[in-house]
Amino acid sequence: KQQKPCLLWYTGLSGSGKSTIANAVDALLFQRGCHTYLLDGDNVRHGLNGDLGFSDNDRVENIRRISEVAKLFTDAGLIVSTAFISPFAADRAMAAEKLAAGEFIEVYIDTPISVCEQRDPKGLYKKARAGEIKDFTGIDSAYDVPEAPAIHVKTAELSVLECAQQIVDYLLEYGFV
Ligand code: GGZ
Repeated sequence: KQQKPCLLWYTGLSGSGKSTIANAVDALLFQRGCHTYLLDGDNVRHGLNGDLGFSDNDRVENIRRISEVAKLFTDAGLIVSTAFISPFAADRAMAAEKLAAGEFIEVYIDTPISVCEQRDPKGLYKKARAGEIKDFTGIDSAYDVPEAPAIHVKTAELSVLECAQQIVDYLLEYGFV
């Protein structure tokens, strides 16, 4: 199966749907016979980055290591996805610079914080509002909204499958799959 390697760099708030949509995209790509790999909190924050927390410095280092690993997987020919908040525009830009031109695809999972907070699947917003978690993105830690994402996904208006299809359509349009 012909595919061009690339890195789908998902960014968005906690609870915005990054991992859910990235998993749905990978399922669609698998159906097409593509080789993919998804890096997310489950397989990175507990292992490779188990020493890092959520201070600004730790987030910068989190994203730096993730971008290096993502580059390795991309070099191996995979369609790679990273699903992390990646709140700082400067770090996303640094990740983009590590990839060959055109390989880095910024995917903004745009979900209003009010919606994320309503979903609150892990009760983290509630804890952050109560002051039990400090430095929580969108509450007392910054999130730089992407200025020109390659793909802008508005989750409040679409189903998970529609969001995933929007991303696959982009990959088709640009000849990655
Ligand atoms: C933001 C936090 C925090 C703080 C724990 N701020 O919804 P989740 O649970 O599953 O996703 C969030 C995840 C964020 O980790 P990332 O590696 O994506 O962040 S970053 O890119 O900024 O380095 C949330 C949980 O970890 N979590 N504390 N203070 N999210």
